Amino acid sequence: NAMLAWQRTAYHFQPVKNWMNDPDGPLHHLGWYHLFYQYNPDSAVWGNITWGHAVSRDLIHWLYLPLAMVPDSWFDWNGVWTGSATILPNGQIVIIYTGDTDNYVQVQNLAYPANLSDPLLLEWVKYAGNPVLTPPEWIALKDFRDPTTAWIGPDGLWRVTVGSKINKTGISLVYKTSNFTDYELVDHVLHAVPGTGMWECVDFFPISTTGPNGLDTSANGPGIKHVLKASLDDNKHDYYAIGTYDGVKDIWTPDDPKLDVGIGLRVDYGKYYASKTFYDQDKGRRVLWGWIGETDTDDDDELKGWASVQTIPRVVTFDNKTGTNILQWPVEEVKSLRSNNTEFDDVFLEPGSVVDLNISSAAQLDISAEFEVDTTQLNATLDEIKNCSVAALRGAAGPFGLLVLTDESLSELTPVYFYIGKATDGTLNHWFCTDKSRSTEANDVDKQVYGGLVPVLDGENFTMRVLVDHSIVEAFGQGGRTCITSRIYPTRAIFRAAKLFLFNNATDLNVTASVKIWHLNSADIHPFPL
Ligand code: DQQ
Repeated sequence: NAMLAWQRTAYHFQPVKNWMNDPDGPLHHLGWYHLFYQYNPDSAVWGNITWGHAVSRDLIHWLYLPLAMVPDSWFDWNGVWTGSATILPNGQIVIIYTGDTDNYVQVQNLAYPANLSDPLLLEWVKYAGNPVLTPPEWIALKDFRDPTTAWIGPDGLWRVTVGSKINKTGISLVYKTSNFTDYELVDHVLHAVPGTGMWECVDFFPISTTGPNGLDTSANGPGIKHVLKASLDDNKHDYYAIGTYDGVKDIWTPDDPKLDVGIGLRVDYGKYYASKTFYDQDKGRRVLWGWIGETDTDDDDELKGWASVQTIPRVVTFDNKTGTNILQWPVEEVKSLRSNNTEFDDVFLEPGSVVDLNISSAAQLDISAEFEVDTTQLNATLDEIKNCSVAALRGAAGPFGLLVLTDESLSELTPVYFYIGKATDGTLNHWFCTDKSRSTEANDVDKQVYGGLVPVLDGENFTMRVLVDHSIVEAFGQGGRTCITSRIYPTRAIFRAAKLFLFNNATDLNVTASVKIWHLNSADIHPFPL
């Protein structure tokens, strides 16, 4: 199958072969970043889930290590599922993960490194008293999974939260513990949102409202808000909300109930799921990982022998300009891959124009683009838009942006763009979109248009950063206020044939674009020579 050969990425993390899904237990220890991940060692579709393991000095170059944990006990016989790591004040590392038992019951298990002084943390010990948590009697046996990193509350006890549901209400249960082996269930949930269904991979972390520094998971107090994220099993999207955590009552409250978890903001509007952050104590930042799944068929995945990619890790901060969203930005280490740089200043894009930027081998790029529009032109003719539509559909004030992974003849192209429209109430709103409808000549892959609203404040130009890596496009709108990750299956826009264009498909808007483009070298990702 011709479409399968060139989809491997050059600088994103993916195993050599077989199936991968959620990132697990990310942490930094003795100079190394550790990434664990849901991994099927036997085939390119989900099953036999183990914890794959890789280490890196810089979150970009990776060494694969032997599997960290495999299903070898009754309490995880049907899978070593998702979990998180906690680094205790004395340096001890604990992992709590979900085991799918021999009876298909979801339980939480404890594991720890056999030898803390091993920087590679090669060997993991499962606690003999596992499981440490079984589902409370009022929770279904298969609705109890994905424990978070633990944090310390004002009473000095640790807390862990575990996602679940009651009927159609998504919930997050809180447990308290002093030793990670014995737990007490708090008599109310951390948070619940009706209609959102099962919450998978809950993530819960503090965020500073006063500066860009990351916070250790136990931080709370003035100048700190808390982000609660859930991955909705019902629609396979990651949603977050910003709010306040009361550590005495163990209750989190969203700042804006209309933007609550699962009904408001998405972490990413593309193909993205099961994300998880960790506090990088080495660089004082909070780093987010996310799983990019496939949209082709299982048969195609088996043919090509692998499935899934992880995003480039992103630093998460609070957007104190809007006050309503987080910002996500690729870790600075990705810049170490940048090679030759091309710059375009003030390229005038009249309505209906497409401009070839003459970049060859545009399959590995880091692009930074800024679009200036004359907003005085925006008047009552603006279209009312409720969703991103295909880039071919012309409106008064959009779409305009980039065409990435595009071949010479424009037979395959992936537009990443802004669109200015009117909201139902007549106010202006701004959309950030990625259109996959013409990304590939292959069939049997998803061809949706992805996108979401993006805040653009008075006086700001429209800006985007886009990472292109053969079959992955990660797009960051307005400094990372809205992010869209796409898995693309090009057949023509590949290797040296991949090109990059600017476009303005608005009918009534002049746009001036400035673009910086870097080629990115491939990362070294290979087995550790043990
Ligand atoms: N993946 C794991 C579960 C989790 C799901 C199993 C989310 O623990 O709920 O592979 O993708």
